Amino acid sequence: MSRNAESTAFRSALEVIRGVEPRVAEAIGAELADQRESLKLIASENYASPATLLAMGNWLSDKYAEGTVGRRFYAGCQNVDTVEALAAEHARELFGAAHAYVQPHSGIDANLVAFWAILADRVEAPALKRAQARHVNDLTEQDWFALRRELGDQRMLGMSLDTGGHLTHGFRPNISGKMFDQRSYGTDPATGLIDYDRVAEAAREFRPLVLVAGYSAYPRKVNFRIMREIADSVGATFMVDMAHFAGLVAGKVFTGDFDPVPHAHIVTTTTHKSLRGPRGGLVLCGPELADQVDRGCPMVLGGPLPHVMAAKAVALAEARRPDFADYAGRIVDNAQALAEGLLRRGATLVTGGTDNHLVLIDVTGYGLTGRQAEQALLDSGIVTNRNAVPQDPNGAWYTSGIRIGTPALTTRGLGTAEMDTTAELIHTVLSQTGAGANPDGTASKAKYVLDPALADKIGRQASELLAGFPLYPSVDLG
Ligand code: DSN
Repeated sequence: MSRNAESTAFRSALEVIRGVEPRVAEAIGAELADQRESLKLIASENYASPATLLAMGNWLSDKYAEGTVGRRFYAGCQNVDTVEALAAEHARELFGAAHAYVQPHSGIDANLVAFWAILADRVEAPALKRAQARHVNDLTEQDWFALRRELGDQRMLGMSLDTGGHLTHGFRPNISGKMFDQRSYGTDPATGLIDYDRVAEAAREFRPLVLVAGYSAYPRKVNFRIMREIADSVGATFMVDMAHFAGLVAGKVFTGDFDPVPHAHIVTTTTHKSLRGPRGGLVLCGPELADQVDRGCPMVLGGPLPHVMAAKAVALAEARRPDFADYAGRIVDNAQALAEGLLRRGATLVTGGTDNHLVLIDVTGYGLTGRQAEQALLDSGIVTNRNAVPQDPNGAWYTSGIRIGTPALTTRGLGTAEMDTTAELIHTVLSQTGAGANPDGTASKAKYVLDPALADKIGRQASELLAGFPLYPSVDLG
């Protein structure tokens, strides 16, 4: 692929958009500039390839295609069939799964498809069978009431939010918490690690229909063989949400007991995190759940996004190449180098380190809340996000942690030496930031004190670090 072709493609696209709404073209160009300039350490973000991005901007977006490949509710879906079948084939081959459903628009959609498939498979529920024939928006109050009566007692056991679990694994403010009676397993307070004996005990006591594994802020591997044994011991369906670490599974960094696909009944993921694809989701399962999963539309989803399925096919094809395994390995090497650099400088890390793509810093050691630390780092050109730590004294809004991850910087080409410099920049900002006070003199959980000159200096150092690793070097917008 010539560099000129990519530049020409993006330049031309912007020129066309500029002719209609220049402010949109400007925002798109500004986003590239922002991404090029910031030290992006958000663990769930990445940079999709030019081919993946370009696969989304075209006529496939114009097509309705409810249904599945070869069985659509609209005519003329042959090209959508092609891209959906390709994306599913690449997903099956990449992950070694019997079945792949690539229509979910996001991670929550993928999880909802999985939950409804499990319920339909496991629960004798006439109202559910009736509801599955329609789109969720078409259900009446009475339908929901009947469903609630039939399904209200079904139980889900998932990882607690403060120990790294995800909102969609049964937490109250999310629809999953309304569909299921949920209980959580946490981590050992002394080590921060999952204690499988405790998970087994919780499963024996609670007897869930669904056992969920997967996380958005747990910096360690999960042993899916043991989790499956626990699920089997209580007759639960075992579901894994691998959204954060799908790239590490694809790149064969997580194998054997740590690869969820051979162990789980059903696996969900997003495609845009460590997997480095377009923003979207997918579901993998064995033949026994395949029919129910394919009913994701109309139960949960409306029309699929054919342009995004095209981009999924491109990104999954990229992930099947040998260089993706090298990339995935470097993600973990970089996370470990970052963790070691921080530990050497005196930071406190949840679990004491990492064996995946993310690191969780407990910033109470710096006398800060997560909110204060996040903003001070942002002022210094370092983009992270605040995150709860186990048993967080500052709650889910202010938090006591900063989550950092390496998928994006690894895509950019930074290596372990640059991770040590990154650790130095982060540690300097956090150790030089003070907690602020409210006007009445009481301690604030949001205000902070950071010398703007120091923030500028760190920002310049971050830019110098990035200058050696240009982002989208093949794309010159002129
Ligand atoms: N928002 C994603 C994350 O940052 O982990 C998960 O949904």
